[in-house]
Amino acid sequence: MSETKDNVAAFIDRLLAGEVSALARAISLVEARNEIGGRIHRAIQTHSGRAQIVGITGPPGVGKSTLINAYITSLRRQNKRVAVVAVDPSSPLTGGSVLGDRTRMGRHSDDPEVFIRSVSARGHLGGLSATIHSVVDLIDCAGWDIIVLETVGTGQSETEVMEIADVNIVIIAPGLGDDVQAIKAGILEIADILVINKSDTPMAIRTERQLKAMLQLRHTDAQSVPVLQTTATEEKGIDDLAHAIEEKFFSSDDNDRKTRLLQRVRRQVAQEASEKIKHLVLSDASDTMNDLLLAIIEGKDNHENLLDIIITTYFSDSGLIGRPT
Ligand SMILES: Nc1nc2c(ncn2[C@@H]2O[C@H](COP(=O)(O)OP(=O)(O)OP(=O)(O)O)[C@@H](O)[C@H]2O)c(=O)[nH]1
Ligand SMILES: [Mg+2]
Repeated sequence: MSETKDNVAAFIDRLLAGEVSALARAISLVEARNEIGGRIHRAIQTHSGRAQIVGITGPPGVGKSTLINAYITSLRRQNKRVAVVAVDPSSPLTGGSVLGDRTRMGRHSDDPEVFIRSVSARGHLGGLSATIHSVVDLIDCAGWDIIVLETVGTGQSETEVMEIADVNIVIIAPGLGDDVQAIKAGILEIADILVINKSDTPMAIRTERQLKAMLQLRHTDAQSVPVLQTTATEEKGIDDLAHAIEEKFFSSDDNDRKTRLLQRVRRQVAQEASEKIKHLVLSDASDTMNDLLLAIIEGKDNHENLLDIIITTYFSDSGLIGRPT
């Protein structure tokens, strides 16, 4: 795309009209942190906030892609336009599981109302979640109803990606022990719905019982997190899951477009703020910073105080936002 204002404006029009090739190109620009990509993203932001974002996470091989494939089928029956963004943890050089995902979701590859895209988990200036936030906004403004985010949920950046979703589903397979260890601590807390996939294999019932017991320990209101069983390969339990997801949307205040958008932008800004502070701290080699860090090592100060000093030093002059009390 040439950089003239008219060209960019025409491109944005095509994007907002839902043209898939424009969407794919816009995502590539945003992924590459291209300056035009940033401009496009800023221009379309007022048009996003309509799509419902569903996070699906679980350890490798638990059946996420197979289940999403079946979920797409269920949503297409309701005539919903569905997009899937798979965060691919593997190396960008090998291409990783992208090919496998294409095959598993291949049934929908000819459907123009289904958009599937993999984003590598590696190499994102400004953080993976910042990229995914932008990608989600682009797909949203191009008119998709449901955006599914697939992650393996093993790294910190993927936990942050989960925070983008309005509703989070954590999938595990029967034989709880290993899976729960594979899931990063804290992920179960993020779950709005728990799914035991491969319920055609032994131990599914036992795993359900164990999970429910765990939930009871963690939540005051365990009833609020449904535990469902699915057999993704046979499309069993998928309609129930789709229904449970819809219930979550209806029962939450976030159902309102503006509230949801507000939440999403708040999370986006919070993540960008943490990235920014991280960058400032890592790149600050001044004597002042070194002295502050030394004070921690020597036990004269603590992290929390240092953080207060950092925030005051770096940000207090702007006077934009009231200081936390
Ligand atoms: N028996 C059984 N096998 C399943 C079920 N769902 C998925 N599988 C199989 O499990 C394997 C992994 O499925 P995927 O859908 O690729 O799992 P995934 O979680 O997306 O894997 P990654 O993307 O590599 O993390 C495949 O061989 C599927 O056919 C199920 O309900 N029952
Ligand atoms: Mg997969």
